[in-house]
Amino acid sequence: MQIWEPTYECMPREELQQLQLERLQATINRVYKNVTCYRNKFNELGIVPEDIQSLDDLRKLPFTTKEDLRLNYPYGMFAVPLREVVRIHSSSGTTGKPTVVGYTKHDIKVWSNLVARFMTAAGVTHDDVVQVAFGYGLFTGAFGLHYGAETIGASVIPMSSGNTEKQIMIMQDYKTTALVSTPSYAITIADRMEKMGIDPKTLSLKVGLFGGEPWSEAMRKEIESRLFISATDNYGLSEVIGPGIAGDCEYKCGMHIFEDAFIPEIIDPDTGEVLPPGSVGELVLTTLTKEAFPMIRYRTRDITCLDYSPCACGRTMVRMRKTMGRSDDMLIIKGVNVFPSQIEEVLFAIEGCQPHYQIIVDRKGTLDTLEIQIEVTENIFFDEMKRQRAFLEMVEKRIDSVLGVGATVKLVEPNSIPRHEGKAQRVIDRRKL
Ligand code: DLL
Repeated sequence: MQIWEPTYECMPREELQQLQLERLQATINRVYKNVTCYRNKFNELGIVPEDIQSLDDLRKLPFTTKEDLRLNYPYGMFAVPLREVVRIHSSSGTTGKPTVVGYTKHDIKVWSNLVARFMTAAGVTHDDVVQVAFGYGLFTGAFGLHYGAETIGASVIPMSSGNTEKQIMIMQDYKTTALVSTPSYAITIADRMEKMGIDPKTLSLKVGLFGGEPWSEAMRKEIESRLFISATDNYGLSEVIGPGIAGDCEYKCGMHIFEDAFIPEIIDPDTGEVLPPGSVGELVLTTLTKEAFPMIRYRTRDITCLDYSPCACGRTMVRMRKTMGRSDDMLIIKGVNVFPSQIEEVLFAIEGCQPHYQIIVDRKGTLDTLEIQIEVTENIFFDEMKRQRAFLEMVEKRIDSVLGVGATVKLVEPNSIPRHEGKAQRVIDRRKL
């Protein structure tokens, strides 16, 4: 089956905007009627659904934040009775109560189709054997990709995460052609293959569908050159649907957002002001097709920018640039804003640095300190002092010039930094302890 919906994906913008407006109005009507939180927030601002007459009117509506979801935990934001909900997932938040999200039967169908669309854009077909190496459970990643791949008609291996040697054995024996995981787990798999003496060229892998965490272009190159695959990015978050919001096409020049199902906006995270096209800021998403858990202007906290220029693939849907990370992951060190992804970009471009690093932020007296621990190749780690010193200074200099803030770099032994099976935890901020 060909899951490629040119009717939507290649729609002229005017028609798309008309479709968005109709779907937006229907969504606003439903949430106003069925979700007390939205009704109260609209009433506070004196807004009624009839006030939404154009897409620009979206700006009149209040934002929805994670705090709203927490206050309405667990089912307060559902727009349908629980008996119509056939699936419940939850966000991967590590602090406080998780956020609970629900899907009707129709939502599951729409979700599967959206995932199938980005998998198709990445090159997956019904001939593929798709190994899902996300953890099955409350996390939306595994079930989302699983249902999407089945919708395409591919053969799905529901491996779940971890057990890396078994993952590799299955890849060899079942002739996996598409790997689904976080990008950091793909690196863990590549490392283990190397250790086991397995040449990735002897596998059948051709494409990777990676998402769930920020990763740099340098990391994409690293994965592609080590696993001999096309490494594609896909983006999503549980509160909005899970995976299936955006994904790379074969040109990998930004992830197409499925605008028939979501309206993206970019705002200044400090003032909430909507920024002009092309600006870098926080992504805000409104759902257009969800029944159980519609989201109006949800603040994702993810920092990116939107590109409306035409794409060679023919899709007219806007592209979002690889995110710099979440605004709450941004580190402020000695007053300078630093995203972990900027550090990754520098490290991966240096020969000898391995794709494993840890960022440790601390405070000595009143001064912030930034330490970056990097695994290096054995020949650098065991090199003579003078040459190792020169290498270290070169890394520190490059980091300083990109970040605008100095860091102490520590070279650590190969295999000493913890490996990741799901989302990578790269930052330890001791100032918060
Ligand atoms: O991570 C949904 C997902 C699963 C997307 C699998 C793609 C693949 P949450 O656990 O709620 O949902 O985490 C959502 O993860 O706000 C981003 O900060 C981050 N994230 C997800 N995909 C990407 C990506 C899933 N491709 C949070 N690039 C989001 C950068 C990503 N960050």
